[in-house]
Amino acid sequence: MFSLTKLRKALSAFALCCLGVMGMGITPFALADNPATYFQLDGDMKGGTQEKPDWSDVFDSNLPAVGATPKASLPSGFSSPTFVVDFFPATSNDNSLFATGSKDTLNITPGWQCKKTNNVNDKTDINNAYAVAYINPNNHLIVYFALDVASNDGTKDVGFWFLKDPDVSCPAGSGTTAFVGNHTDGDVLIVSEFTNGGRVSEIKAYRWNGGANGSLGTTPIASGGECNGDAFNVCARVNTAVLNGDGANADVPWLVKSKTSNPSGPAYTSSKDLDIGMFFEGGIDLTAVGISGCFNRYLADTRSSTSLGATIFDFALGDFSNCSIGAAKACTQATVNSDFATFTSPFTATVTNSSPTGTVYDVTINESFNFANTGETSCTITSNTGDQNVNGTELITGTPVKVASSLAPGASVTVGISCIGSLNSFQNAIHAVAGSAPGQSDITKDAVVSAVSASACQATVTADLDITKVCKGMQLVAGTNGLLALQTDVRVEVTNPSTSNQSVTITTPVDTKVSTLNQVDCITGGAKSDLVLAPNETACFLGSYNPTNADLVNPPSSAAFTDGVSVTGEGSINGTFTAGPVNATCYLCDTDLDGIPDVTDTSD
Ligand SMILES: [Ca+2]
Ligand SMILES: [Ca+2]
Ligand SMILES: [Ca+2]
Ligand SMILES: [Ca+2]
Repeated sequence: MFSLTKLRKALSAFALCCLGVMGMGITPFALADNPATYFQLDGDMKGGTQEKPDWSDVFDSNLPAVGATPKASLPSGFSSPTFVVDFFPATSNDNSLFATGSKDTLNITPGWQCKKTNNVNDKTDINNAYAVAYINPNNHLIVYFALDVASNDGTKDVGFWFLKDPDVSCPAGSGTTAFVGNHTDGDVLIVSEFTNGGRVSEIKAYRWNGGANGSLGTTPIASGGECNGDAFNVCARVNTAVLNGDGANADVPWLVKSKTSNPSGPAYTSSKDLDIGMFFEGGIDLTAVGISGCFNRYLADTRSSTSLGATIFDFALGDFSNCSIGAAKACTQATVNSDFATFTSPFTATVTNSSPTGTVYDVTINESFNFANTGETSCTITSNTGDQNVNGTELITGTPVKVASSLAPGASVTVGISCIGSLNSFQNAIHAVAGSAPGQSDITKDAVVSAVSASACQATVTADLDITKVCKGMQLVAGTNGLLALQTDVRVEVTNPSTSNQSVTITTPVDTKVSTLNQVDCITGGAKSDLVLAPNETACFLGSYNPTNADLVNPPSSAAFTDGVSVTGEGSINGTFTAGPVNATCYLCDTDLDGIPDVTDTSD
């Protein structure tokens, strides 16, 4: 019978266990997902017909050249493919070996050193190392890692670092060269041993705790074995059959270099083949073991044993950036400023953390414009959804403005920006930068408003003038030789329409009959001289002429005199254009028979 005391003991043990897990900073209850569920950890590289992918679904061959190129389209959920070539065909050179004294337990700077050699030891020689990240349906970050080596001799020990510091590198010189970069809290080391018979005898993962002054945790965060269906959160497989590197359907999609002097069987004949125990592939569910964040570098190494302090030999180091940002820019319609010469161009810049897992930090934007090309343009931040108070901050070329201290995966920050300048509309590239860790600035993305969008965001500026002309009367005036003469009086009105969005400087209208048009105040009729019209403003002109017989139309019933007028304007934005001609007709008689001569009839 299960006593109450036993139940209490069981419950308190459960509580202690959970507290312990949380105290270690490990996400509680993140159940392990076997990496082999999502990727063919089967001891070969070929995807074949299985639903889950293999390395040949991640990389395209570069044969007959070395290396492999990430597929243009990766299998769903996969990202950050890296392929590092670490050999030279037909030579024994290697440009990246650990120098004596380097150990996985040491920090990187100081601690790790590299060197070149012209005579690499084939037993510890890595040919190629590769890795890829995967986000599984439970949103776990799983990383897959693999290498092929140059010899099938003996039992092999390998290590795989996933490093967060993007600066880790070591371009070896003629002697011993110190690495640059540092360990970061949460760096992961996977250590494994496998036999030349193709059996994985041990695989464990360790966590680097603390930064440059931290240390490699000696208690494994994961411990597994062969990927054989057991619910390991870290596991690996080695090839148990020869992988043929020749022929159209070769097992090995990329160039390798292998020693053939000690073949395991007749199938192993070419230095392009991989004998049993020369290909290693594994995976680890990092989320299940409490590791998160952005990694940037991948380093595979060969080692003297699975001991953490083992001597480390060859290494292959490449980029492995599982975090990224997106940047987008969208404009809204520009407006003409009150000077009728410059524009205000508003737009938004949005930076999104497009990493499936991993927070990015210190998000900055930088509007890159060039005064020499754009005129006197200035851009100011008008709004920000990020946690930085930057409203009113001017964006200056080359000076990034921090808009958010961090962005969780999938989160965005949108910044409103308004630029004032002479371009209709002003649009340029926005340069966004974020860090894979606080203080870093290693993730970048540019965004530009497309030409189509930019033209859709232009302010409407109409090159137009409205010109009207009315007959104001006909009168008899003293003519030549003591005779009476007929005089036609006309009024011309030129209006800059309210929709024009620019000031227009007009010339005095030109009339086909009137030799001189005099500007008057449209309301008072007093003399005026102002030919610059703001939108919705009107200029009025009066003039007269003496019609002749030649000007007479439709005599006698609808006898009338007609003249035309046109005007030229120069817009403050659009340049020179012409409006008109429009005609005015003055009738001699009362054509609508209302008793008022048409020339003075305001109802006409
Ligand atoms: Ca495989
Ligand atoms: Ca396979
Ligand atoms: Ca190397
Ligand atoms: Ca090598």
